[in-house]
Amino acid sequence: MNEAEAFAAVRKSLKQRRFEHTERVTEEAERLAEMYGADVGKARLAAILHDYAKYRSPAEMRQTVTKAGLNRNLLYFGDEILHSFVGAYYIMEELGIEDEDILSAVRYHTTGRADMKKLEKIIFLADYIEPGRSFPGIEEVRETAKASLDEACLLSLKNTIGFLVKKKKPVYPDTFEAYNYYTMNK
Ligand code: DGI
Ligand code: FE
Ligand code: FE
Repeated sequence: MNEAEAFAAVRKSLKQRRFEHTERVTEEAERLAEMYGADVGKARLAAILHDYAKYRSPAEMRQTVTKAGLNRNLLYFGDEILHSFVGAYYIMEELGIEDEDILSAVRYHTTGRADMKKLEKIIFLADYIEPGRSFPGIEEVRETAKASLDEACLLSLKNTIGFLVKKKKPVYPDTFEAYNYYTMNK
């Protein structure tokens, strides 16, 4: 699947606002890939596809977790985390993506995980710092991303966990494990 085909697929499945977010994530992922010596083509393709499943219904995504044999724990942490895990499955099944680097970058783009591969970190961060985002503390993450992918991932994990805790939302174990990994391996 080339970029034009990937863009066509997400244009159909995303709302305009989310499509524009996707375009910005793609630019940001390209920038980070160039800066940190990752495969720019893979970074762009993973970014284009990262939110492919964003508008599938929670009911359908829950069924997919069971059908595809994904971790059943996914069902208990709120619907927001489903689109990344089932998204990786859908781009494989529906779009024929087989590249494991791209699949895992999509799979972990919301939660992160311990010891991420370079492309996973790039998509995780690009999604967080694309220029359309405005969370508290984001400027610090943007600045840090110029110096260290690991440090920037750590800051973004810290912010996300803080946000979830404040709202008394459950934190998926991968997110905690990612935070622990990057704070213990500095
Ligand atoms: O899909 P996007 O909006 O571009 O961004 P995303 O895939 O990072 O999703 C962000 C949402 O996911 C936001 O509402 C916070 C939520 N989230 C991130 N990590 C966790 C989480 N929700 C839970 N319950 N647990 C997590 O670990
Ligand atoms: Fe997402
Ligand atoms: Fe996104």
